Amino acid sequence: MSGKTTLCMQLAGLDATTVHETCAANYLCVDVDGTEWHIWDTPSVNKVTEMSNGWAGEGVVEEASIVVVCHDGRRDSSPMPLVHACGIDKSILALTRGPSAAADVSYTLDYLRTTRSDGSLVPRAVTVAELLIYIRCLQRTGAYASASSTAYSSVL
Ligand SMILES: Nc1nc2c(ncn2[C@@H]2O[C@H](COP(=O)(O)OP(=O)(O)O)[C@@H](O)[C@H]2O)c(=O)[nH]1
Ligand SMILES: [Mg+2]
Repeated sequence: MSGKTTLCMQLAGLDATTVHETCAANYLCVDVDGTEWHIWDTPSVNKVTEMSNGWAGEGVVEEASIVVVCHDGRRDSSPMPLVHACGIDKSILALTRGPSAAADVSYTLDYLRTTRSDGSLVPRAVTVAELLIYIRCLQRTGAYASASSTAYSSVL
């Protein structure tokens, strides 16, 4: 319930007022300035161990060039183990409850200890506009864009 489906709909420019529970990995394709974005919405995963235990998003996360890990600010669940499991270099954190999630500092130590291969911190987006900027930055750096200039994203 961290807002993954809502965020995927927003990224695809669709109406996100009514969303249903996600039971499988769902796919959306949108054209962004002439580039196809393949957006996969996955069911929830709370613990890293669940990811390799029949979870429907496993293959999607492996294939994705960018993974958006959603965090709704619940103090009892750090998003960082998921970031590690998905790949630090290709992950972006989305704080899906805006300022309330951004105010959660319970995982700060783990966050500051988690650096990407270029030494920078994992990008954290509070708004969809901010998230789009980070997605574009990751695409532009080239390392994670596929050869066909197609962006595959997965939202956890
Ligand atoms: N307040 C608030 N509610 C949200 C936000 N994103 C999603 N929701 C609500 O949280 C519920 C679960 O959202 P959903 O996108 O299905 O979460 P998912 O289970 O992670 O896919 C829905 O009732 C949404 O309307 C948000 O950014 N802020
Ligand atoms: Mg969902």
